[in-house]
Amino acid sequence: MNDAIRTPRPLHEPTRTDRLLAALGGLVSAYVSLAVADLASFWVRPEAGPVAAVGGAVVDRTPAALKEWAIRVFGESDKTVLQLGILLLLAVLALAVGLLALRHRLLGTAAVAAFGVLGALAAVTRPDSESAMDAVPSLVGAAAGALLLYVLIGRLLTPRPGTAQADRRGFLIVAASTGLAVTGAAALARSVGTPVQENAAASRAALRLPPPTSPAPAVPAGAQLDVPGISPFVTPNRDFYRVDTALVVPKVDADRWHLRIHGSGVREERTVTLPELMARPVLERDITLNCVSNPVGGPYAGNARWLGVRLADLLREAGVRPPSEGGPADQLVARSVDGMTIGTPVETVMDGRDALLAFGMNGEPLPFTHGFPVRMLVPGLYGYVSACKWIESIELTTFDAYDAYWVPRGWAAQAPVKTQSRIDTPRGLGRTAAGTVMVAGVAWAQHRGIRRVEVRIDDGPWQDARLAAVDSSDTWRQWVHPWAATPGRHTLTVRATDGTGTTQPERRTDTMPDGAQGWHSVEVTIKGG
Ligand SMILES: Nc1nc2c(c(=O)[nH]1)N[C@H]1C(S)=C(S)[C@@H](COP(=O)(O)O)O[C@H]1N2
Ligand SMILES: [Mo]
Repeated sequence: MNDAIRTPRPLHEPTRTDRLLAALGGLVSAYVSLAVADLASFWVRPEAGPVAAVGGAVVDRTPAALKEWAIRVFGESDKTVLQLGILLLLAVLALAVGLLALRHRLLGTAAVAAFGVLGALAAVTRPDSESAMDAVPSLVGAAAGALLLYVLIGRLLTPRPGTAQADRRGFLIVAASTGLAVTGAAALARSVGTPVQENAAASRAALRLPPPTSPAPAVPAGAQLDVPGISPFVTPNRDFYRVDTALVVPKVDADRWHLRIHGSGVREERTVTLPELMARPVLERDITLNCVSNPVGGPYAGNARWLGVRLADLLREAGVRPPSEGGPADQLVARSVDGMTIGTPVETVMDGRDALLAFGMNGEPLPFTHGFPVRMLVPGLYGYVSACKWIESIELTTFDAYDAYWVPRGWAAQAPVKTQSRIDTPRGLGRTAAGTVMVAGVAWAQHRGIRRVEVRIDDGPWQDARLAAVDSSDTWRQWVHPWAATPGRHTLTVRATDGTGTTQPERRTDTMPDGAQGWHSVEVTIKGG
């Protein structure tokens, strides 16, 4: 029956314990809201869950400087930190809503519903949202939470039969049983997996990569130096850096995937499926990819053996010509299933380099985190202007007409990679024994290649490092410099010269707006003496 009508107000002023329980009730209701929303999002779309939706909305609205700071401080955990932050804020709000509900039962309940509406709004306004169904998880979750809060507060407003004390026992029983039931259901659903994710995982497991029609030559033996602590020439997939805005990794069903090519200069709009793509001449290429957010000496670079098709050929068949041949479009905008947009110069894609639509990475289908089933790659350009993961369409347009995702956020519209060199070993601030120390690392200037790497000890002269064999001008190059280390504290500095003869400038610049520059150096202490 309706407790609110039977007992319009508490028979007594709420005690401290009642207030504590009310706050707890707010917390449990918020938890149940989120768990139920999570469950519902399994069937709708994992990306439509309230935390992912609100988190995505926050990511898109975060000022570039703050995002840079977050990447610098939290590295690849930045997404986890954001989600924990949202949960923490929700927890505080939930405690307050619980207390509010004790004063005004309906108002508190309405507050829970209002959060649900906010979550629903965030979900349907995400760039990847295609249907109003995305509102469902937040709304269903909020309804469950609101109902629970209403019932729980009811217990606190109802005296235990024969006493003037709130029905705390009833409160605890309802709170605990609901919390447990929902937790169990969510765990069960997770162990089963969502229908969408199941299909995607099955399609990836069933995918057979075609043999390359143009295989990459074997990596020359001398490309991998035998120095402990150096970055391996080929980065294993599990160690490959990951940078993207996706709070929920998109799980695309390869059997339903297709790529749409359209826009200015396209003779006839085209749609290609994965089997069609894999039936084309297949290229295997070693390409180093790096992120514009990589600071000098930073970790956001990796090198892999990719399998894919030549993007330029596909574009030509569709009628596209580069600007140098009078084509009307100078920008290619790749769009991903999660609404990311990445703008690449058409001229660069069609200038003869191995710009790929890739489906294989180091001998396996792309991992989900790296863009399964298909991503773009353009040797020589930073990832944010070339390497669209989970790609679903390509539009030919102009830089004047369209700003891709990162451009209004302060990053340059065009960004060829800058030459970088990194000391992998010895590690900065490390303590090393005296004697011969192998100073070693990698240097990259994709598509220009690395011609020279020099090392400087303290303020001494620049000395040529020994370079590993060249694999391709699109890959990084290892280098090593044996150093007769003397006891004490030393500063080691590296600089590289690219294939055009240009040496890295000394002056450090920020990653914003088009990539960091400057020499990498590390401080080491040599023991003894
Ligand atoms: N869909 C999508 N593609 C994306 C991104 C993204 O956020 N979403 N990030 C880009 C950036 S900034 C980089 S550096 C590369 C990183 O690719 P990786 O995660 O496979 O290393 O992907 C690019 N492609
Ligand atoms: Mo990036």
